[in-house]
Amino acid sequence: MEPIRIDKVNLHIIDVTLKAPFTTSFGTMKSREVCIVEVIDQSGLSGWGESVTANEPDYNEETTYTAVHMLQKFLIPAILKKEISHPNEVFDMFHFVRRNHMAKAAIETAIWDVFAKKNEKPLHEILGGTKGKIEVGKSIGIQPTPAHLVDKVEQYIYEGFKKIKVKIAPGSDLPYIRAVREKFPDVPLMADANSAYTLRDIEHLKKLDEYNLIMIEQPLAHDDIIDHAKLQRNLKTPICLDESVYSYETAKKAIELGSGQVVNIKIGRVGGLREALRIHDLCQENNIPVWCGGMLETGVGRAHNIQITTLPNFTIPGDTAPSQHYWDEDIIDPEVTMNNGVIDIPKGFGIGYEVDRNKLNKKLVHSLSF
Ligand code: OSB
Ligand code: MG
Repeated sequence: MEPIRIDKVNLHIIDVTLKAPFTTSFGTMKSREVCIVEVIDQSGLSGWGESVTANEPDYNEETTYTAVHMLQKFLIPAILKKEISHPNEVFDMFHFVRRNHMAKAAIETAIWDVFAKKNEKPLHEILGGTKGKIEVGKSIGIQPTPAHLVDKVEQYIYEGFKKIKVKIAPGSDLPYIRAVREKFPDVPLMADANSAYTLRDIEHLKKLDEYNLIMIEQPLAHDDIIDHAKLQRNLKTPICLDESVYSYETAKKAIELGSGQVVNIKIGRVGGLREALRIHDLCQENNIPVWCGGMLETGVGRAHNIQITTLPNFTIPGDTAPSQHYWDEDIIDPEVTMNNGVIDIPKGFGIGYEVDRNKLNKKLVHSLSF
């Protein structure tokens, strides 16, 4: 395959407003400032990546402006004008920077895109994807009342979503899950706590076992794998790890400890596609199913999520809902659409969707070029 050299990088910092606020146990998000990374190779082709950070450091320690800082000060200089024979190399080129995984992934994913385009292949082919279609689930933020939640779930089941994920927190958990289960006894249902509980809540969390959830995501601390193992020994419901699996090494240790039975893979959280692929393979070898989480991405991040979900161990529907569920207008063309809970994988080169520069520029806050 043809090597690439990144001759130019543009950071497009945009401000996008969600159609509806999204509430989790750590806060409510109404809009996101997003850093869209454009890398331009030796032949003038553009590759695109998204920093999946938010404005607040509440999911993990990063924000969009910490990512911009890390990109301009360290990450862009580390790859600019260097020959890259395969995007697998980029993660190691960033080895001298600790963590800052979302900043790393923003540019690493852009390099995968331009590499695939240069080699005239869809990104999923380069990644080793095997599926032509993927199934999609819907992640629902905390609602004012259980009745509001039941209405939403009804709507999303009607639209065809293959999995329903409900955000929970202390005070907004059992009555919500119970209400959904009573009305929809068979829907594939899960809960995501975003680190809102501790081991002191073990008896309370055990009550969730009644509701036949396919999993409970990240009930305990964002950086914990030990307490999760203790909790899993006391729960029938499988635990899925999100926040605390931020690398291949943490995935390996979590599997060894029995901290969970499912892994949510987010490309940004783990530092890019290469690390995400390694975690995918590790989980597959250990019979741990994975699914692709979301960070309320614009079309650019969403396109990468769709591409990686074509890998064989992504056996559970992901949080990659269509563009229209998040934005009045996305920045890609075509927007991501879904047919009865299924997204057809685009056949175009790279991420398979074009960035619409007019739409991008309408949302632009500022841009930087290197
Ligand atoms: O924990 O999966 C999460 C959104 C923001 C931060 C964390 C999470 C989420 C979601 C939304 O669940 C998934 C999506 O629709 O993008
Ligand atoms: Mg989560």
